[in-house]
Amino acid sequence: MIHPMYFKLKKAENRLVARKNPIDRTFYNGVFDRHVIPVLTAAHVPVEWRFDLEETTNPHFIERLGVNAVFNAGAIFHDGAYWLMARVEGTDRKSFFALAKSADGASGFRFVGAPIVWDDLETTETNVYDIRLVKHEDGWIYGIYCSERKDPEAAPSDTAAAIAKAGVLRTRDLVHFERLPDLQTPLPQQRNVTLHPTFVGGRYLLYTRPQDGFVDTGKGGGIAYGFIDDFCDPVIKEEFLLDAKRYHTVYELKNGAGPSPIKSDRGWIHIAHGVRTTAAGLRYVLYAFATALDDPTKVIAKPSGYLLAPQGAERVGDVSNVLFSNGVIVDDDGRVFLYYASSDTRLHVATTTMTRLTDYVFNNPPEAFRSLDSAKQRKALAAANEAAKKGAR
Ligand code: M1P
Repeated sequence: MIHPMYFKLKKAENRLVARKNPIDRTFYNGVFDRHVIPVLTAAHVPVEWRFDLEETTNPHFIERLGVNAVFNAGAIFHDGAYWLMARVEGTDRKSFFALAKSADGASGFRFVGAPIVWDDLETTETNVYDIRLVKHEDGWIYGIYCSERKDPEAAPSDTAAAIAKAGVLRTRDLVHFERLPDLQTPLPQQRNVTLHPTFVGGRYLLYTRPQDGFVDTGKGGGIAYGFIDDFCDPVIKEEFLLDAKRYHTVYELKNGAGPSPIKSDRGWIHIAHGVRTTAAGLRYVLYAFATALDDPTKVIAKPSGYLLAPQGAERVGDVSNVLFSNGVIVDDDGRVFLYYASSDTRLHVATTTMTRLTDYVFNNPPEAFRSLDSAKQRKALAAANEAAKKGAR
């Protein structure tokens, strides 16, 4: 017999999934529209993935496998639907990947299938998270994620030291996933790796984030790139800096690639995260830059400051003051759906068009790097506006 509580909880889950997700009219920056409700939360995880429904074995209808949070999702437009491959974190702190699907990209995301598993190739892998999905021109959909394990060199008393590497999955149908070997890179730690969607000089181009510590990037200078020939033997011999971290910017402490770059008519647009230290801890924001269409290893435009930062309720969560994105979809109509998580707790969507996003990336002023120069930028803008107002009279 199915426990009667199941029907109550399932009804609540269905109500949650059915909610409309209008644009939040209290926010305006001319680029992205934020939407009112998160697209995925812990409460979206199906009752069937959390409870034993059978009344005889679960008479008190106790949640057997709880969920702590749903955040940092990869995204892809596939078979006419908007798909998210979300990081679902159990109450046991382990994350796993699960697919959720929507017909319009902003609302109605429902988890489908089952939690994703694969043949265990890397048996020391302890935790998995932050997958980037990309449809490569070679015909495969790749999922590149952070694969974390205990540091084998750690002192016995140090139970927290970890090594992060880039794990790789590939699929053609979002149903069968093949695990490929971990990416090998010169520095021991690697997070926030993503793949360029096309071959560059006949090779696979990967954006990396070299780091010599698990949290601190140390001598890893920022977002980098490197090439591999074969995903079955993925070795990056040399990494080159693409977008450096820099003093007194929103990416002063570290930065990391977000989703794979998206193609505009003027360049490849990248949405990345930048991290700075504050007295209250780290602050993660999203920023953008573009690389050249004919050479995606060359940055050609970069507006100053951040594009989106945590606001209101987004500021609070398991790791507060964080916006993070590893998923974006551009649909056939040129609409852009940016999936971003707030404070490592829930997932939201912000929408725009390629036209607006391209205007932002190529026409907003670049970093001035010094207060006085920044004030001069603003003074020139204000003066031009005064002249424009006079001209309009
Ligand atoms: O807690 C904030 C983010 O921290 C990490 O990102 P980074 O490697 O750039 O510091 C990741 O663990 C990410 O999942 C998390 O959201």
